[in-house]
Order: sequence, then C-alpha cells, then structure tokens
Amino acid sequence: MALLIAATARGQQFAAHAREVAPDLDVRVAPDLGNPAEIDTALVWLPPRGLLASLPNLKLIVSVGAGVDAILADPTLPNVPLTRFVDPDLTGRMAEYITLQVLTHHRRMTEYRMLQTERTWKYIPEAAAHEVRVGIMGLGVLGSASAKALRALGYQVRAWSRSPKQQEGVVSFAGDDQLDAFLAETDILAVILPLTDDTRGLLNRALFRKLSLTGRTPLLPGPVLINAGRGGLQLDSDILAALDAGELYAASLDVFQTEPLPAGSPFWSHPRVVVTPHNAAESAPAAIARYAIRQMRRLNEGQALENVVDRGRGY
Ligand code: NDP
Ligand code: OXD
Repeated sequence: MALLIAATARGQQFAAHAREVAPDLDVRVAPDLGNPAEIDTALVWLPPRGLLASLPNLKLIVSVGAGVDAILADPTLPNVPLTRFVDPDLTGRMAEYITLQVLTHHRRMTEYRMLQTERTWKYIPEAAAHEVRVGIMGLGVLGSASAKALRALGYQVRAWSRSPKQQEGVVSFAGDDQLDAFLAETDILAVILPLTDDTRGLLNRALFRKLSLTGRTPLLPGPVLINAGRGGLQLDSDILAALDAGELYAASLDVFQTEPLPAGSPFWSHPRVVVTPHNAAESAPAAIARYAIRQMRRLNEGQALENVVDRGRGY
C-alpha cells in the first residue's frame, strides 16, 4: 500500500508533510514510482496523461485542487473514486481573494495606484458598499463563503448556480433561464465556477453586455469581472475588447486561457486589470497532505469518502 504524489513543483513538500502525518506510510513522488502495483492512492495536480492508468491497483485519486477539470480531461482516467480538495484553509483564502478584489474595484484602487504614480492628490467619489451589487457565479463551497464575507461588509449579494440555493442575505438565481436576470442585477461579477462542458467560454462579450442593465450603481463607472474559477471559462480577447469598449470598467483575473500568462499578454499592462498567478487560494501543503491521508484512511476503514466528484456533472 503506497501513496503516490504527482503534483509538479510542490510534490516534495506534500510528501514531507504526508510522512509527518503518517510516518509508516510508503510515500512516493512522481516520476519515482517504484513498483506501480504497490500504489493504491494518488494525490495529483495536473498529472501527465496516462500516469494514473499505469497504476494497476489504484483505488483512490485525491485532487490537490478543488477543481478537477484537468484530471477529468485525461481520457485514460481509471474508474476509481476521485475526491477533490475541500478544506477551511482553501475556503478562507478564496473568500479573502474575492473580498479583496471586490474592494479593489469598488474603492477604485487601480485608479488611485495610477494617481499615486503621477503624485496626484485627487478624490474620486465612491459608492457605499450597500449600493454595490455583487453577483457570484457558483454558490458552492467557495462561492458561499465569499458571499458570507461580502455580506458582512454590507454588499448586496446575488448568486447564480445550477440549482436554487437558500443562503441568508443572498438572492439566488439558478439555471440558464435565470442567468440574464442575474446578470442584469450585477455590478461586480465574481466567478468561482468549475470548468465543465456547460461552463466553458461562458465569460464572453455577449455575457458582459448583459451586466448591470437594471439600476446601475451611479458611482461605479461600469461592470467589473473577477474570475477565480478557471481560465477556460473566459475568452481573454473578449475581456480586452469589452474593457476597451467600456462594457467592462475593470477586471481581476487569477486564471487564464494559457497559464502561465504569456509575457506578451496585454493584460499585464492594462491599467484597470489586476493579474494574479492562479493563486487566489493556493492552499498550505500541510492541509493538502493531511486531507489526502484522511481520505486514504477512510477508504481503508470502509468509511464514506469526502467530496467525491460526480463525473457526470464534471465537478
Ligand atoms: P463546488 O462544486 O462546491 O461549487 C460549484 C458551484 O458551481 C455550485 O454552486 C454549482 O451549482 C455551480 N455550477 C456548476 N456548473 C454550473 C452551471 N453549468 N451553471 C450554473 N452553476 C453551475 O466548487 P468549489 O466552490 O469548491 O470550487 C469552484 C471552482 O473554483 C473549482 O472548480 C475551481 O475551478 C475553482 N478554484 C480556483 C482556485 C484558484 O486558486 N483560482 C482555487 C480553488 C478552486 P450547484 O450548487 O447547483 O451544483
Ligand atoms: C484549485 C485551484 O482548483 O487551486 O484548487 O485552482
């Protein structure tokens, strides 16, 4: 019985923490598989295609990420349970990121940064939080925690998900039929959706044009896009065109169609775009290792696994 860790740069860190939590466990780090037949659990982030299929006695795959699109994209993926990472460490970091980006644009920080470089002392009138409508796409584990954090600051919060939700202080919209109504009441769109066949390319110019059509908050210059879900949700060129056309006032992007973001991308130098390197919620390696060991123990003790991915839904 061995745990294989295939997680690019942080693999050795996960392994060190796993060995601390379970000193007797045989922990291996790809590409040093040893005898593949001895591996029953794999902890993975962007595993090379075919790697998991090469493990004949694999019983469990644990995703380092909450998002599993890259794992599900492997056509050779073995048919064993796949659990995704859900943990207060990750959830807290995402709620911080979404709150930080909402505040950044609501409080016009990209403009103040520019004024600072010019040594210009200028006051920009700003809306109050209770006048700003934040629309969260994806009210799952991360969207729901972000909604709670934003409510605590007084923002009006709406959310869009596949199924209707009941969360205190959050107006719920669900399904394709209610998407336009949700967008029309949204000034700042915060996206924390998984990437699936249904969500790929959803963040395009046609969608941006539907934002904030009813009763726009006067002191916000235009709609804002925050994407911390996956780059495949968005069309980078449409975001740039919408910014240029004034259909979007600003954007915070943590994820991109191509990662790392190429040096030549116009996003890097756009005055009202905040770029972060897919680290909205980069979890602590210790938390990830603990989680993987817990799932492995649950499997071996015949207990139900946590956060099992529904492959049919794609998340
Ligand atoms: P959850 O599975 O808990 O939530 C997903 C939410 O998206 C649910 O509310 C779900 O609706 C909704 N959803 C899915 N498909 C659709 C659809 N077609 N239409 C409308 N709503 C839809 O996931 P998490 O909150 O844990 O994570 C969300 C995503 O965040 C991950 O998949 C990952 O891509 C991304 N992520 C990014 C990170 C970063 O650092 N940038 C870090 C961690 C995650 P319903 O509730 O009805 O099922
Ligand atoms: C995740 C991520 O899915 O970090 O957890 O993107």
